[in-house]
This record gives sequence, C-alpha cells and structure tokens, in this order.
Amino acid sequence: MAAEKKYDASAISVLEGLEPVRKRPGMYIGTTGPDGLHHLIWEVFDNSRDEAMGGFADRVEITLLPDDYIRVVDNGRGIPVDTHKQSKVSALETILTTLHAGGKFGGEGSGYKASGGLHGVGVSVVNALSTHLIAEVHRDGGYYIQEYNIGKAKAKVKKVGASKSKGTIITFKADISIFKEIIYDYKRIVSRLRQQAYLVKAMKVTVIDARELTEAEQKKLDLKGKFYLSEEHLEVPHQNFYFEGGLRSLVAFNNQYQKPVHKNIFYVEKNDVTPEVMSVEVALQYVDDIAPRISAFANNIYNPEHGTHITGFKTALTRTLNNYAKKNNFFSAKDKDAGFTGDDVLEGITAVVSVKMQEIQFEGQTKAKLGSVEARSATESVFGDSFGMYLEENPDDAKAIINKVIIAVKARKAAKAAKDSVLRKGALEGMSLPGKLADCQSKRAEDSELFIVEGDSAGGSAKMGRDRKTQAILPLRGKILNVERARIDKMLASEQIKNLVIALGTAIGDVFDISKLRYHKIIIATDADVDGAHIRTLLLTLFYRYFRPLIDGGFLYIAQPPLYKIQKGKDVRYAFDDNEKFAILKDMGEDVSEDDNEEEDSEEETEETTKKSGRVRIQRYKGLGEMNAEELGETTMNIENRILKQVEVDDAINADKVFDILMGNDVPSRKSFIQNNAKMANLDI
Ligand code: 0RA
Repeated sequence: MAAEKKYDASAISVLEGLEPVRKRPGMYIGTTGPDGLHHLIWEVFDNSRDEAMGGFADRVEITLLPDDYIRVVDNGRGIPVDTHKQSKVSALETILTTLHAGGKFGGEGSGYKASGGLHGVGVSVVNALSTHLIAEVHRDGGYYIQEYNIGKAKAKVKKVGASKSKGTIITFKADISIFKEIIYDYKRIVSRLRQQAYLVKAMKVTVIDARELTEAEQKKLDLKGKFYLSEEHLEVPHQNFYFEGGLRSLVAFNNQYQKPVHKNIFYVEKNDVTPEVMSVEVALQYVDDIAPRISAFANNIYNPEHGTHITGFKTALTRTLNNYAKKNNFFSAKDKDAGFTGDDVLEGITAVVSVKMQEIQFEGQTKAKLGSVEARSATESVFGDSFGMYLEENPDDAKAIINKVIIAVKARKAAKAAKDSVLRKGALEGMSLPGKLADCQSKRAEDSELFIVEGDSAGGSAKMGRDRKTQAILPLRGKILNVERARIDKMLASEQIKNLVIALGTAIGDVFDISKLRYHKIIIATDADVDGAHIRTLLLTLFYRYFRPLIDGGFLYIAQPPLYKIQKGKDVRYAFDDNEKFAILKDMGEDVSEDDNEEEDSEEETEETTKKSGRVRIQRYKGLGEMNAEELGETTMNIENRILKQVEVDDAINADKVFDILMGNDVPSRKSFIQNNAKMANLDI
C-alpha cells in the first residue's frame, strides 16, 4: 500500500452536526431521485401525523408552493421553543439541527412516548437538505419564527407576536445541488396522504397544489402568519381527507370496484395490548373474487412483504373460521378431510392490518417486512377473539363468508385433481415446445430473450426481424384468458397460456421452478393502442399473480416500439414520442410551428396515418403489424436501438387494479372506466 494512501486519525474528518446527511443523503432518505425528494415531505408530515396520533392535533395541511417550496402545517402542541439550560440552544433549534434529536424529547416522564408519539428523527434531515427552511411555532401564547439555510440557523428563534393558536408550520425548499431535479408529484403526494388519513382516524388531511399561483394570487394568499389556507382559498386545487371509519373506510375504498359477499365490514381496534404493542387494528370484508388483498402497516409504514402481524392474522383467521364452521355443522360428519386450509380462507378477502409498537423491528433495510415477534401473538389474539364474536353476532355475514370459503375448498380440490392429472401426464414439464414458438438457437437462458407479440402478423415480422441466435418469438392470438376469475386448472386448459408456460419452462403453481426459466429477458411487445394496452394488462396480471418471481427477479420487460417513422429522402428516423418527432423534424430543417403541433394532435384521432408535409413523410404506427420485418427488428428488437422498460411490481399492482375494474364483477364501474379511457392512445397502467 502506498504511504500516502494510509489512513490515520487525522485524515478522517470529524463529522459534525448535519454534515453526514449532506455527505451521504442516500443513507438518510434512500435516494436523491424522486423517491428521496418526496421522502422530505413524508418526514415532515410524519411528525405532524404523530401529533395527531397522540391526540394533540386533528388537522394537517400540506401545500405545494411556487418556487418549489413545501409547507406542512399542524395544530399540534407546537415544537417547544424554550432554551436548554446546558446548551443554551432552544429545543426547536436542537430538533432541527441534531440528528436523532427526537428521542431526547421522548423519554420517560415527558408524557410524549407513552401517548403514542413515534416521532421520526427526520426534520433535521430535511433541514440539512434544504437551502431554506422556515419553522413557525404557535405555543404558550406566542408566535415564534426561526429560519435556516442548509441546516444552519440564521438567528435564534424569535417571538414575533402573540398567538392564541397551537401548532407548527414547517416550510422548506429542497436543495437543488443535492437532488437531481425538483419535481413534486401531486398525485403521488395525494395518494400517500390519503392512505395516512385512513390510518389515523379523525385526522383531517388537506393537500393543496398552489404551485401555479400568479404573483397577485400569491399576494392574496399571504402566507406569513397564516395558519390554514384551505378554507379561504378553495379555488386553488386541493383535496381533503378525513375518515372517521379508519381502516373500515380503507377496506370499503379498496372494495369499491368489487362485489362484497356480505354486508358488514368487520372491524376491531384495541389499544395497549401489551407493553410493547400499543395497538392492533384490523378491518376485513370478503368479495366475490379469488385473489386475496391484504395490506399491512406497522407504525403507519406500509409493509408490502407483510411479516409477523400478518402471520398472526392468518393463523387466527383460519382457526376462527374452522371453529365456527365446525360448531355450526357446516362440515359433513363423514368427511374426514373436512376443514379449511390457510389458502382457502384467504380467497377473495380484502383486509387491512395495522399495528403500532414501541420498539419496532423490520426485516431488511426497506421496512418492507415486520419482524417484531410480539406483533404476531398480539394480532392473533386481538383479531381472533374479536372476529369470533363478530361471526356470532352477525350470523348472515358469517354464513356468507363460510359459504364463500366452502366454494374455495371445492374449487381447490377440483383444481388439484385436474392439475395432478395434467402434471402427471407431463403436460408441462416434459412436453415439447409449442408449434407457435419460434425458439432461439442459444440454450443459455442468460443470453436468451422471449418476445411475446400480439397477433400472427406482428409475429411473422418479428420472426424475420429477429436475431435468431438469442431471440425467440411467441405470438399470441387476441386476448389471453382472463386470469382474474380462472383457476390453474382452467388456465392450463387455455392453449395460449399453456404455450406461454411451456415456453417459459418454469411450470406453474406448486411446481413453479424459477431455475428452469428458459429466457432471462421476457419482453411483452404489444401495440400502442387500447387493445394493446388491454393485452399488456392481461399479461402483467398473469405474471403478477402466477409468476411473481419473474417480476421480482427483473426478468420481465415491456418493449417500447416507436410511434413515428419520419422519412426525408434517404434519411429515415424513428421517434418514440411527440417531442422526439418534433426534434427530428427540426433537425431535418422542417418548420414545426405551434400550429403544426395542433394539426398533428388532431390528426391522431383520425384513421389517417400517413402525412405528406413537403418532402417529409411521417408515418404513425398504429400497431406492430404495420411495421415490416426490417423496421420492427431495427427499432424494437435490436439491442442497440430498442427501448425496454423493466416491469416493476408497482406496474403490475397497478395493472392488477386496472384489471379489477376491467374484468371484475362491477359492471357499472367497468363501463364508466372504459368510456373514460377509450380515447386514450395509451392506457396508463
Ligand atoms: C418535540 C416535543 C414535543 C413536540 C414536538 C417535538 C413536535 C414536533 C413537530 C414537528 C412537526 N410538528 C410537530 N409538533 C410537535 C412535545 C412538546 C410538549 O410536550 O408539549
């Protein structure tokens, strides 16, 4: 090792205050992309929400302001402004400039922790990553302000007036030198804050988008000293969320496009379950469907991978329903195998489980899975006892639920018999590859790609345009089977799906084996129209429900074929969106004025696909089938030029939702959804 490379104590800078946050923002907020940027809002909001959870606040308001400012207001106790005897610094400044300062104020005797306060430690992190932050506090009869730049106080906290209110206002502007770009996603913010409003009953959350205000309107708004904006400025886009029903309302919301099999949503909330478990809250309702929809939260953090609370919930659910069915003679005495399995009782359930704990433990870094062992027995006993009582007290609901589960049992037995016979015959594993599949030459999955294309004509072009060494083509004819309501036995009876499963090589269901996957890139290539979007939705749903590990493993992709072919003499180029089209036209020396834009846009609605504008020919592709083999190969399949979008679980979950609407039982919502979306060139899935 070279001498100058040796590390000694003097070389290690002593990181002080908030510097570590600016040095490694990723360690505190995950990324410096959009996720991390939005994390700043969650961090501030979570503190306000915790005030509401502790019963100290009942309103939280988030405003997106011009110039990338975010403002979070709550009517909680207000961050203390009194001065610490030793440090001579106010509590406010300590909280805003010290990492992990939250804990200092949450100790025994403060009455804070015991009240359910779970204050994150993050306001200081937000401060560190903001060029400007204003903290306003209404407390003890006074109105106080302190301002910061990049985490450093500009001056001591100052009392600027009297106030009869209580609460905290944090206004911050994220530092553009830290974040790649500062673009707040109003929809995303609304969706997360709506979810949080369900989790904290009786907290009214208001989200306001004031980014587009003119200067005059801003003046009228006059933020200084103002508490809430929404009542006075309803002309600004805003949304209010307030759910007295808590998780009960969330289950109703999740089931809005479904057909419930019973009327009364089950609901329980119990506080102070054990010294560790501060509360357990569960709501559920069964719907006429097969897939379970279980959402899990721990300390208001969403746990997509579930964990101990859901394990306890499932155990109690199975036991309670079995006990009730036995006691009420739903099982025939002759049937020795009578009884519901854990899977039977999950079919068609919509449930939300939320626990709050003192010392919380997650598995892994992302908080995706709860690990705390106490949550398991606490959820099992609170939910089990209460659900047993619900069944006794609501015999109509109980009967409907049990009948629904009995149907699941019958279907499971039928499916198993059918699947056993299919598998025994080696229908999937040893079976020869489908005739429709044009396989690639390589037998190495790492090098191989499977293109799933829509229709035989696109299939033909793809076959000719491919690199046959590594690219295989499977054409699908029209719509694949609706997997929402089909079981494995029925699915395997569908030629289309059987072909796909055999081509993948992994088999399906209990015998699924990812190590047998024959292609490490599976590429869905459908048309850029509503039908194409529909088929893509069907495929994504199929993969999400039956081949989830392929999504998690990053094996599934969506091809992005070009929308336009632009030709001027021998110069042929392809554009993947309108912006690119205009850029190319400009580059070719064409005059593209605003008027032309309009014209193009309206033209897309008509059947006309080819346009002659001077010597430039613009062709809009309606489908893959319109491309010849060379074009398709060049633009969509060739590794150099093509654009692939890797499918993430979120895409699939969204597809699943769209799917519920398109395919579920709720005909009116399906109708209105299709009517509302029919004109969209690209279904937003
Ligand atoms: C520390 C101690 C107390 C409240 C808070 C922090 C607090 C922080 C934030 C952040 C946003 N809104 C907030 N509201 C309160 C407890 C003070 C007391 O005991 O009165």
